[in-house]
Amino acid sequence: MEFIDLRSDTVTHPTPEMREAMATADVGDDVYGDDPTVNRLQDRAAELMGKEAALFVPSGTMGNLAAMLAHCQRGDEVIIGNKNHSFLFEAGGLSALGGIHSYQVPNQPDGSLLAADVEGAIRPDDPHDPITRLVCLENTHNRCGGTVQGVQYTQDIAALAHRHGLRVHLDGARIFNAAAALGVPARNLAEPADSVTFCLSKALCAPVGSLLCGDRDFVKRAHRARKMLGGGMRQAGVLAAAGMVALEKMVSRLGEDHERARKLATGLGAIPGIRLDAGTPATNMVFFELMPAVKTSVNEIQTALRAQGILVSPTGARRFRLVTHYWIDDTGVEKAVAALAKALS
Ligand code: TLP
Repeated sequence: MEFIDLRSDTVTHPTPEMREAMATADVGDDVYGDDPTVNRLQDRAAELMGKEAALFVPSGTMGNLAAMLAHCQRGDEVIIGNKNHSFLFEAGGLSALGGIHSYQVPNQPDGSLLAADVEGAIRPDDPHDPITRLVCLENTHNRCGGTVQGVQYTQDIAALAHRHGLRVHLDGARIFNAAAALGVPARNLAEPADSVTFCLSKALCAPVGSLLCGDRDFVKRAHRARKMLGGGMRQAGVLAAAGMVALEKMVSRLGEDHERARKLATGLGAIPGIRLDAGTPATNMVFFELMPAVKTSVNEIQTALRAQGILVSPTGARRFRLVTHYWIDDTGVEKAVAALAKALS
Protein backbone atom coordinates (compact mmCIF):
# COMPACT_ATOMS: atom_id res chain seq x y z
CA MET A 1 0.00 0.00 0.00
CA GLU A 2 1.19 3.53 -0.83
CA PHE A 3 1.00 5.39 2.46
CA ILE A 4 0.12 9.05 2.85
CA ASP A 5 2.84 9.79 5.34
CA LEU A 6 2.17 12.86 7.47
CA ARG A 7 4.48 11.93 10.35
CA SER A 8 7.15 14.41 9.31
CA ASP A 9 8.78 16.08 6.32
CA THR A 10 11.83 13.91 7.09
CA VAL A 11 10.00 10.97 5.45
CA THR A 12 10.40 12.51 1.99
CA HIS A 13 12.12 10.27 -0.54
CA PRO A 14 14.67 11.79 -2.92
CA THR A 15 13.11 13.04 -6.17
CA PRO A 16 13.95 11.31 -9.48
CA GLU A 17 16.20 14.30 -10.33
CA MET A 18 18.09 13.79 -7.07
CA ARG A 19 18.59 10.09 -7.78
CA GLU A 20 19.94 10.96 -11.22
CA ALA A 21 22.31 13.57 -9.76
CA MET A 22 23.47 11.09 -7.12
CA ALA A 23 24.22 8.43 -9.73
CA THR A 24 26.39 10.76 -11.79
CA ALA A 25 28.02 12.88 -9.05
CA ASP A 26 31.73 13.73 -9.18
CA VAL A 27 33.24 12.47 -5.94
CA GLY A 28 36.50 12.48 -3.98
CA ASP A 29 37.56 11.83 -0.38
CA ASP A 30 35.94 14.61 1.60
CA VAL A 31 38.10 13.93 4.67
CA TYR A 32 40.94 15.20 2.44
CA GLY A 33 38.68 18.03 1.26
CA ASP A 34 38.78 16.43 -2.19
CA ASP A 35 35.11 15.96 -2.98
CA PRO A 36 34.17 18.56 -5.60
CA THR A 37 30.42 18.11 -5.13
CA VAL A 38 30.64 18.54 -1.35
CA ASN A 39 32.80 21.63 -1.87
CA ARG A 40 30.27 23.07 -4.28
CA LEU A 41 27.41 22.40 -1.87
CA GLN A 42 29.30 24.01 1.02
CA ASP A 43 30.07 27.11 -1.05
CA ARG A 44 26.45 27.41 -2.14
CA ALA A 45 25.18 26.93 1.42
CA ALA A 46 27.51 29.63 2.74
CA GLU A 47 26.33 31.97 0.00
CA LEU A 48 22.64 31.31 0.73
CA MET A 49 23.16 31.95 4.45
CA GLY A 50 25.38 35.00 3.91
CA LYS A 51 28.26 33.36 5.84
CA GLU A 52 31.94 32.90 4.99
CA ALA A 53 31.94 29.12 5.06
CA ALA A 54 29.87 25.98 5.53
CA LEU A 55 30.38 22.37 6.56
CA PHE A 56 28.38 19.38 5.31
CA VAL A 57 27.27 17.17 8.22
CA PRO A 58 25.15 14.00 8.23
CA SER A 59 22.29 15.39 10.33
CA GLY A 60 20.75 18.41 11.98
CA THR A 61 21.59 16.90 15.34
CA MET A 62 25.27 16.72 14.46
CA GLY A 63 25.21 20.23 13.00
CA ASN A 64 23.77 21.66 16.21
CA LEU A 65 26.16 19.70 18.43
CA ALA A 66 29.22 20.55 16.33
CA ALA A 67 28.16 24.21 16.56
CA MET A 68 27.91 24.05 20.34
CA LEU A 69 31.28 22.28 20.58
CA ALA A 70 32.82 24.93 18.34
CA HIS A 71 31.37 27.82 20.36
CA CYS A 72 31.78 26.43 23.89
CA GLN A 73 34.30 24.84 26.23
CA ARG A 74 33.31 22.15 28.74
CA GLY A 75 31.50 23.76 31.67
CA ASP A 76 30.26 26.70 29.61
CA GLU A 77 26.54 27.38 29.52
CA VAL A 78 24.12 27.88 26.64
CA ILE A 79 20.83 29.72 27.00
CA ILE A 80 18.21 27.71 25.15
CA GLY A 81 14.43 27.55 24.83
CA ASN A 82 12.85 24.80 26.93
CA LYS A 83 11.05 23.53 23.80
CA ASN A 84 14.01 23.79 21.44
CA HIS A 85 14.81 20.65 19.48
CA SER A 86 18.43 20.67 20.72
CA PHE A 87 17.23 20.66 24.30
CA LEU A 88 14.33 18.21 23.98
CA PHE A 89 15.21 15.80 21.19
CA GLU A 90 18.94 15.51 20.57
CA ALA A 91 19.57 12.92 23.27
CA GLY A 92 21.14 15.46 25.60
CA GLY A 93 24.25 15.54 23.40
CA LEU A 94 25.27 19.01 24.49
CA SER A 95 25.63 17.83 28.10
CA ALA A 96 26.54 14.18 27.52
CA LEU A 97 29.15 14.75 24.82
CA GLY A 98 29.98 18.44 25.11
CA GLY A 99 30.02 18.84 28.91
CA ILE A 100 27.97 21.96 28.22
CA HIS A 101 25.45 23.18 30.76
CA SER A 102 22.06 24.41 29.59
CA TYR A 103 20.01 27.25 31.03
CA GLN A 104 16.48 26.75 29.75
CA VAL A 105 14.20 29.72 29.32
CA PRO A 106 10.53 29.32 28.34
CA ASN A 107 9.61 29.43 24.67
CA GLN A 108 6.60 31.64 24.18
CA PRO A 109 3.66 30.02 22.31
CA ASP A 110 5.05 31.46 19.05
CA GLY A 111 8.46 29.87 19.72
CA SER A 112 10.22 33.09 20.59
CA LEU A 113 12.27 33.81 23.69
CA LEU A 114 11.60 36.96 25.71
CA ALA A 115 14.55 39.31 25.66
CA ALA A 116 14.09 39.82 29.41
CA ASP A 117 14.34 36.04 30.00
CA VAL A 118 17.51 35.81 27.92
CA GLU A 119 19.07 38.79 29.67
CA GLY A 120 18.02 37.42 33.06
CA ALA A 121 19.71 34.10 32.30
CA ILE A 122 23.13 35.63 31.61
CA ARG A 123 25.44 34.75 34.47
CA PRO A 124 27.48 37.23 36.42
CA ASP A 125 31.26 36.85 36.41
CA ASP A 126 31.31 34.81 39.60
CA PRO A 127 33.33 31.66 40.31
CA HIS A 128 30.14 29.95 41.51
CA ASP A 129 28.58 30.23 38.05
CA PRO A 130 29.22 28.60 34.73
CA ILE A 131 30.29 30.98 31.98
CA THR A 132 27.43 31.94 29.67
CA ARG A 133 28.70 31.55 26.13
CA LEU A 134 25.90 31.02 23.65
CA VAL A 135 22.22 31.68 22.93
CA CYS A 136 20.42 29.02 20.85
CA LEU A 137 17.44 29.97 18.70
CA GLU A 138 15.23 27.84 16.44
CA ASN A 139 13.41 28.94 13.26
CA THR A 140 10.94 27.59 12.27
CA HIS A 141 10.20 26.43 15.79
CA ASN A 142 9.19 22.80 15.57
CA ARG A 143 7.58 22.02 18.93
CA CYS A 144 5.86 25.41 19.10
CA GLY A 145 3.96 24.62 15.90
CA GLY A 146 6.40 25.16 13.04
CA THR A 147 6.16 28.83 13.96
CA VAL A 148 8.17 31.56 12.31
CA GLN A 149 10.48 34.04 14.02
CA GLY A 150 10.84 37.35 12.22
CA VAL A 151 14.00 39.12 11.14
CA GLN A 152 13.58 41.89 13.72
CA TYR A 153 13.23 39.39 16.58
CA THR A 154 16.36 37.56 15.51
CA GLN A 155 18.26 40.83 15.20
CA ASP A 156 17.08 41.98 18.64
CA ILE A 157 18.07 38.79 20.45
CA ALA A 158 21.40 38.67 18.62
CA ALA A 159 22.12 42.32 19.48
CA LEU A 160 21.36 41.60 23.13
CA ALA A 161 23.61 38.52 23.10
CA HIS A 162 26.44 40.35 21.35
CA ARG A 163 26.21 43.27 23.79
CA HIS A 164 27.00 40.75 26.51
CA GLY A 165 29.83 39.11 24.56
CA LEU A 166 27.75 36.00 23.76
CA ARG A 167 27.41 34.18 20.46
CA VAL A 168 24.20 33.06 18.80
CA HIS A 169 23.51 29.73 17.12
CA LEU A 170 20.37 29.32 15.02
CA ASP A 171 18.87 25.87 14.53
CA GLY A 172 17.44 26.65 11.13
CA ALA A 173 16.57 23.06 10.26
CA ARG A 174 13.60 24.54 8.35
CA ILE A 175 14.92 28.05 7.78
CA PHE A 176 13.69 27.99 4.17
CA ASN A 177 10.14 27.36 5.39
CA ALA A 178 10.47 30.38 7.66
CA ALA A 179 11.85 32.45 4.80
CA ALA A 180 9.03 31.33 2.48
CA ALA A 181 6.39 32.21 5.07
CA LEU A 182 7.91 35.66 5.62
CA GLY A 183 8.73 36.29 1.96
CA VAL A 184 12.35 37.19 2.77
CA PRO A 185 15.65 35.58 1.71
CA ALA A 186 16.85 32.99 4.24
CA ARG A 187 20.09 34.93 4.68
CA ASN A 188 18.15 37.76 6.34
CA LEU A 189 17.13 35.33 9.07
CA ALA A 190 20.61 33.81 9.35
CA GLU A 191 22.54 37.07 9.22
CA PRO A 192 22.12 38.14 12.88
CA ALA A 193 23.30 34.71 14.14
CA ASP A 194 26.98 33.73 14.34
CA SER A 195 26.19 30.23 13.13
CA VAL A 196 23.28 28.45 11.53
CA THR A 197 22.37 24.83 10.84
CA PHE A 198 19.92 24.02 8.09
CA CYS A 199 18.70 20.66 6.82
CA LEU A 200 18.45 19.24 3.32
CA SER A 201 16.69 16.10 4.47
CA LYS A 202 13.46 17.59 5.76
CA ALA A 203 11.10 19.57 3.54
CA LEU A 204 13.73 19.69 0.78
CA CYS A 205 13.61 15.91 0.09
CA ALA A 206 17.35 15.09 0.10
CA PRO A 207 18.02 11.71 1.70
CA VAL A 208 20.76 12.85 4.10
CA GLY A 209 22.51 15.94 5.26
CA SER A 210 22.62 19.34 6.87
CA LEU A 211 24.91 22.33 6.57
CA LEU A 212 26.52 24.23 9.40
CA CYS A 213 27.49 27.76 8.38
CA GLY A 214 29.48 30.56 10.00
CA ASP A 215 32.74 32.45 9.69
CA ARG A 216 35.92 30.64 8.58
CA ASP A 217 37.39 30.28 12.08
CA PHE A 218 34.13 28.89 13.42
CA VAL A 219 33.79 26.39 10.59
CA LYS A 220 37.40 25.27 11.15
CA ARG A 221 36.59 24.48 14.79
CA ALA A 222 33.30 22.82 13.77
CA HIS A 223 35.23 20.69 11.27
CA ARG A 224 37.35 19.29 14.10
CA ALA A 225 34.18 18.70 16.16
CA ARG A 226 32.60 16.85 13.23
CA LYS A 227 35.67 14.62 13.01
CA MET A 228 35.51 13.93 16.75
CA LEU A 229 31.85 12.99 16.45
CA GLY A 230 32.60 10.53 13.65
CA GLY A 231 30.98 12.68 11.01
CA GLY A 232 33.89 12.82 8.57
CA MET A 233 32.54 11.31 5.36
CA ARG A 234 34.43 10.03 2.33
CA GLN A 235 32.79 10.08 -1.15
CA ALA A 236 29.96 12.16 0.25
CA GLY A 237 29.44 13.82 -3.12
CA VAL A 238 26.73 11.26 -3.85
CA LEU A 239 24.79 12.83 -0.97
CA ALA A 240 25.81 16.40 -1.68
CA ALA A 241 24.58 16.01 -5.27
CA ALA A 242 21.06 15.43 -3.95
CA GLY A 243 21.61 18.41 -1.66
CA MET A 244 22.44 20.64 -4.62
CA VAL A 245 19.16 19.66 -6.28
CA ALA A 246 17.40 20.34 -2.96
CA LEU A 247 18.76 23.88 -2.86
CA GLU A 248 18.24 24.70 -6.51
CA LYS A 249 14.86 23.05 -7.11
CA MET A 250 13.02 22.47 -3.85
CA VAL A 251 13.29 25.73 -1.93
CA SER A 252 11.07 27.75 -4.22
CA ARG A 253 8.14 25.32 -3.93
CA LEU A 254 7.82 25.28 -0.10
CA GLY A 255 4.85 27.64 -0.24
CA GLU A 256 2.86 24.77 -1.80
CA ASP A 257 3.39 22.71 1.36
CA HIS A 258 2.23 25.64 3.47
CA GLU A 259 -0.87 26.02 1.30
CA ARG A 260 -1.67 22.29 1.67
CA ALA A 261 -1.15 22.55 5.42
CA ARG A 262 -3.77 25.31 5.44
CA LYS A 263 -6.17 23.09 3.47
CA LEU A 264 -5.50 20.24 5.85
CA ALA A 265 -6.17 22.50 8.85
CA THR A 266 -9.41 23.78 7.33
CA GLY A 267 -10.59 20.20 6.80
CA LEU A 268 -9.54 19.01 10.24
CA GLY A 269 -11.00 22.05 11.97
CA ALA A 270 -14.45 21.06 10.72
CA ILE A 271 -14.27 17.61 12.35
CA PRO A 272 -16.11 17.41 15.69
CA GLY A 273 -13.67 16.46 18.45
CA ILE A 274 -10.64 18.19 16.96
CA ARG A 275 -9.36 21.47 18.37
CA LEU A 276 -6.71 23.07 16.20
CA ASP A 277 -3.91 24.97 17.96
CA ALA A 278 -4.40 28.71 17.68
CA GLY A 279 -2.74 30.02 14.54
CA THR A 280 -1.90 26.60 13.12
CA PRO A 281 -0.46 26.14 10.57
CA ALA A 282 2.29 28.75 10.52
CA THR A 283 4.19 26.78 7.89
CA ASN A 284 3.97 23.07 6.98
CA MET A 285 2.89 21.67 10.38
CA VAL A 286 -0.65 21.30 11.65
CA PHE A 287 -0.98 20.73 15.39
CA PHE A 288 -4.23 19.75 17.05
CA GLU A 289 -5.63 18.29 20.21
CA LEU A 290 -8.49 15.85 20.87
CA MET A 291 -11.32 17.47 22.78
CA PRO A 292 -12.25 15.96 26.16
CA ALA A 293 -15.43 14.38 24.68
CA VAL A 294 -13.28 12.14 22.44
CA LYS A 295 -12.82 8.80 24.16
CA THR A 296 -10.68 7.21 21.43
CA SER A 297 -6.98 7.29 22.35
CA VAL A 298 -4.28 8.76 20.12
CA ASN A 299 -2.88 5.25 19.63
CA GLU A 300 -6.26 3.90 18.53
CA ILE A 301 -6.61 6.77 16.09
CA GLN A 302 -3.10 6.16 14.78
CA THR A 303 -3.94 2.48 14.20
CA ALA A 304 -7.28 3.27 12.54
CA LEU A 305 -5.58 5.75 10.21
CA ARG A 306 -2.84 3.30 9.33
CA ALA A 307 -5.50 0.81 8.24
CA GLN A 308 -6.73 3.50 5.83
CA GLY A 309 -3.24 4.13 4.48
CA ILE A 310 -2.50 7.28 6.48
CA LEU A 311 0.56 7.55 8.75
CA VAL A 312 0.53 10.03 11.63
CA SER A 313 2.36 10.21 14.93
CA PRO A 314 1.05 11.61 18.20
CA THR A 315 3.09 14.31 19.94
CA GLY A 316 1.40 13.94 23.31
CA ALA A 317 -1.31 12.06 25.18
CA ARG A 318 -4.02 13.97 23.29
CA ARG A 319 -2.05 15.71 20.55
CA PHE A 320 -0.98 15.20 16.95
CA ARG A 321 1.37 16.94 14.55
CA LEU A 322 0.69 16.43 10.83
CA VAL A 323 3.33 17.64 8.39
CA THR A 324 2.88 18.37 4.69
CA HIS A 325 5.70 17.95 2.18
CA TYR A 326 6.57 17.33 -1.47
CA TRP A 327 5.02 13.85 -1.54
CA ILE A 328 1.64 14.99 -0.16
CA ASP A 329 -0.71 16.21 -2.86
CA ASP A 330 -4.26 17.60 -2.66
CA THR A 331 -5.76 14.10 -2.84
CA GLY A 332 -3.55 13.06 0.08
CA VAL A 333 -4.86 15.96 2.11
CA GLU A 334 -8.48 15.08 1.28
CA LYS A 335 -7.94 11.41 2.14
CA ALA A 336 -6.30 12.31 5.46
CA VAL A 337 -9.21 14.57 6.43
CA ALA A 338 -11.77 11.90 5.47
CA ALA A 339 -9.85 9.21 7.38
CA LEU A 340 -9.68 11.32 10.53
CA ALA A 341 -13.36 12.16 10.31
CA LYS A 342 -14.07 8.41 10.08
CA ALA A 343 -11.71 7.54 12.96
CA LEU A 344 -13.44 10.08 15.20
CA SER A 345 -17.03 9.31 14.15
N1 TLP B 1 13.16 16.92 13.66
C1 TLP B 1 12.49 15.69 13.35
C2 TLP B 1 12.71 14.73 14.49
O1 TLP B 1 12.43 15.32 15.72
C3 TLP B 1 12.15 13.39 14.37
C4 TLP B 1 11.06 15.97 12.98
O2 TLP B 1 10.37 15.05 12.55
O3 TLP B 1 10.62 17.13 13.05
N2 TLP B 1 16.28 20.76 14.58
C5 TLP B 1 14.96 20.72 14.32
C6 TLP B 1 14.17 21.97 14.48
C7 TLP B 1 14.35 19.53 13.92
O4 TLP B 1 13.05 19.53 13.70
C8 TLP B 1 15.14 18.37 13.78
C9 TLP B 1 14.53 17.06 13.37
C10 TLP B 1 16.51 18.46 14.04
C11 TLP B 1 17.04 19.66 14.45
C12 TLP B 1 17.43 17.26 13.97
O5 TLP B 1 17.65 16.88 12.66
P1 TLP B 1 18.14 15.38 12.32
O6 TLP B 1 16.93 14.51 12.46
O7 TLP B 1 18.63 15.50 10.92
O8 TLP B 1 19.22 15.03 13.27
